[in-house]
Amino acid sequence: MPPQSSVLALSDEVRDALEQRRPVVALESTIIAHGLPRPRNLRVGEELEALVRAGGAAPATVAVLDGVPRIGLDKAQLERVAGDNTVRKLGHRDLAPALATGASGATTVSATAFLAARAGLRVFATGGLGGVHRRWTETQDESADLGLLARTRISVVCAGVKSILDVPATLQRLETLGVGILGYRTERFPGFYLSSSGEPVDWTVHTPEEVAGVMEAQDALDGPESALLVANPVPEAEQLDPALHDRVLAEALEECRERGITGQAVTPFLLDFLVRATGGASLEANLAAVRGNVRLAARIAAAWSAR
Ligand code: PSU
Ligand code: MN
Repeated sequence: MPPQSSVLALSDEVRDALEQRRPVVALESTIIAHGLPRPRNLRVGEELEALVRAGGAAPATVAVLDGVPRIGLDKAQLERVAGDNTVRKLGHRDLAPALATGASGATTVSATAFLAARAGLRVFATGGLGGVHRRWTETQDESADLGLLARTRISVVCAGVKSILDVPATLQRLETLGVGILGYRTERFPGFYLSSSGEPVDWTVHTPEEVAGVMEAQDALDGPESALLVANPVPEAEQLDPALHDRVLAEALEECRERGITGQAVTPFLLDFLVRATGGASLEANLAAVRGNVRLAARIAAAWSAR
């Protein structure tokens, strides 16, 4: 079993899988608590865990409850994350204060990747990463996801970065930070709600085994402990209509600016605005992307533990 930090609480399912070197997939909880409307969010949380199990891996949904960082939640704990209004949003910098004060919070990509890697997990599935926000020159708003992934050895299956962001600037930052990106069966970086952001990717792979091979090479090189992004597009048939996407996103960004929304509130506000303004179509595209990422992550975790 890989070395672990002693403050972490692992579910029995995750502990058993790690001990027996069976595949495990980490899942974040911010998407459940703050990224999806209730009560659908709880059903989605349960569905994602079921998809991981159907793929032969153990699901490890990560959250902090009463000051305890949990890797794998039971039913009651997942219900709390989905339904309790006092559950905060925790990036990795928030973990120490949350532990010390006994707080409860859902973990973003940065906090999930941090905790999962310390538990010895190597594969993580999410929807879209955080990144550089538009109007960065005014706000300097860049998600803590990027900096953390530059120094954490974990593979993150995502549908690119959220399209509410400045995608080219985010890709540039990932290059500067040295975070590797593999397009999964695509030569274009995915656009979260859209199958393509229009930006190219430098490397394309076609199978989970190829991804596991790149992970092994990362370890063999023994370089900086950076992540690997597996960029997996939402199927074209399930993407949001691109014209609708562009129109509604412009309205969302305008409203965000007019209301002076900043900091951690920006991403949940924009995602929620899009759900309402598209009559739920953005939610369906978001969920299709996450489901595809979770399925692929289970296959990558299986290929990784077979090595
Ligand atoms: N992907 C989704 N929905 C989400 C998020 C990602 O499909 O809600 C969350 C992730 O937890 C990500 C966070 O880490 O949004 C980024 O927030 P911020 O921009 O405040 O760093
Ligand atoms: Mn931010």
